[in-house]
Amino acid sequence: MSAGIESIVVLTGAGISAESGIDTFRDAGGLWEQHSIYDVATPEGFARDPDLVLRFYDERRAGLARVEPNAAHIALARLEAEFAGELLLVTQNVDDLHERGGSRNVCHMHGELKSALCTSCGTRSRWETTMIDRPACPVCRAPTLRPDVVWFGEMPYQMQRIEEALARCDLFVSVGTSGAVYPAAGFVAQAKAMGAQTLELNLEPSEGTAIFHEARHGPASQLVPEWTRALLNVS
Ligand code: BV8
Repeated sequence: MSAGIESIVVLTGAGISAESGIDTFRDAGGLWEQHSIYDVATPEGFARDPDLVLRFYDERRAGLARVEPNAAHIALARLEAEFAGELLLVTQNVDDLHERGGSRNVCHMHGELKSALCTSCGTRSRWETTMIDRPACPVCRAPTLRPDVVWFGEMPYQMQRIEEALARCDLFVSVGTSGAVYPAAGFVAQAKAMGAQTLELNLEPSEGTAIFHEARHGPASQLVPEWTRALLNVS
């Protein structure tokens, strides 16, 4: 799987952060069991009940202080540091565990808990605290900040950069995602159509598992370090 690999795209989902203690979305007891997607992760839900949505994200942002990156995040940071070719790490996650695990170039296609978007002036600001209290935008001072995350029906970020990397890569690896949400769930088919090898590392078969050339099932904290060690030792 490793010989001649010069360009890699890695896509991560909530499953890579599960062993750090962050709830996934669709596993038993996950985030979407506690809330309806439509109430907390759509623009319509935000318009209908902004306090519910701001509290949902305030709680998740505060929760970051109680968790640590795990061996999978750390292994991907080592891959970034030591792999001689191109690597694009795309995450669907809005947590900061890839960065805290040492990754320096993370593409947050669904935004970040620690970023605020002002709906008046469009400024994005790093944000560590709460929004329920309607704090002022650091630039225009309007009390109109929202979580800088991509809700259902909104366009994911950096799609052109991602599409270009998928067209170029020799290897596409998906870690800890159910393959339930598009356009991320379509990346494996796009990479494969352009000739990439495709590998799924997930606790259980995802919705798209049959598309992958190879699928390994187990916890990310074991599968990801095993994969990166093999890739780095060989290439
Ligand atoms: C858009 C951010 C277009 C906020 C999220 C085509 C077909 C069908 C539907 C659509 C389509 N195109 C668009 C849609 C609509 C929609 C969609 O896909 N709906 C689904 C429900 C069918 N998509 C969108 O709306 C997207 N926007 O396409 O815009 C557009 C075009 C023009 C103009 C405007 C717009 C935007 C989608 C982004 C939504 N935001 N999150 C937040 O985080 O609160 S989605 C949310 O769910 C996550 O961010 C994540 O991306 C997504 C998927 O979750 P996963 O990460 O996969 O987590 P999940 O719990 O599902 O699975 C965890 C996995 O880990 C499991 O497989 C489990 O087995 C595994 N696991 C567990 N423990 C471990 C483990 N693996 C390893 N180790 C472990 N220890």
